[in-house]
Amino acid sequence: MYTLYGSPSTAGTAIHWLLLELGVPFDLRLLDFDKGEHKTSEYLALNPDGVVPTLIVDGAPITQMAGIATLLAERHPEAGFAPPPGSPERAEYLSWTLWLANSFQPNFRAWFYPHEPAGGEAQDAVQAAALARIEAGLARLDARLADRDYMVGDHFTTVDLLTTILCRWSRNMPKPATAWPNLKRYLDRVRQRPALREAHAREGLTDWING
Ligand SMILES: N[C@@H](CCC(=O)N[C@@H](CS)C(=O)NCC(=O)O)C(=O)O
Repeated sequence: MYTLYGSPSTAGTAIHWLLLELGVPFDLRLLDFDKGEHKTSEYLALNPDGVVPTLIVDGAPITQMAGIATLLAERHPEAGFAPPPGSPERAEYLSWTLWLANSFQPNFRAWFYPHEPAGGEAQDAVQAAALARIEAGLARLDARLADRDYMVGDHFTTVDLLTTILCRWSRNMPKPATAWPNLKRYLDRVRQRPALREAHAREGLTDWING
């Protein structure tokens, strides 16, 4: 039994979706950001950054969306969500996972929390720079998907899960992921996955899922 600490419409949604994809039992604790439930001393003991997601695995807290997704894929290999070590797709799988987590995702953090890198000043400049990097990243994903249905190999992996969630975060930006034709085609297909739709429903999310 896993315990997931998340919050609606966040990085926690990715892990919520993945647990539903895997069909494993889990306890979901949705934290209320407005009440500061992610900054209590109890929660900071689990996740010192005070962010979601945190997944309790065998009694120990595991943090970082991409790390948790990769771990779950490896703990449940029957789902086929990660190419196994030594397989031809493994290198691309690791490379894309790390690119999404290290190079792409931080731009969203800068867009949504511009005071972190900018302090009291220059928040508009930080957001403008973040937006340019997000759009460059979306263009790269769009090019990757020009002649393929999945980011890695020929079936759904946690790279698709991370790609989809990060694309979702662009939905209210000037040029959202769905404005790119290959990404639109890809997202329209992924958004039909029952587990993603179920995660949306359970978190009370109604936008974006239907296009
Ligand atoms: N690098 C972390 C980032 C997680 C993150 O930024 N989560 C956001 C929601 S998407 C959060 O918890 N924000 C609340 C806050 O920073 O106060 C991860 O991938 O897990």
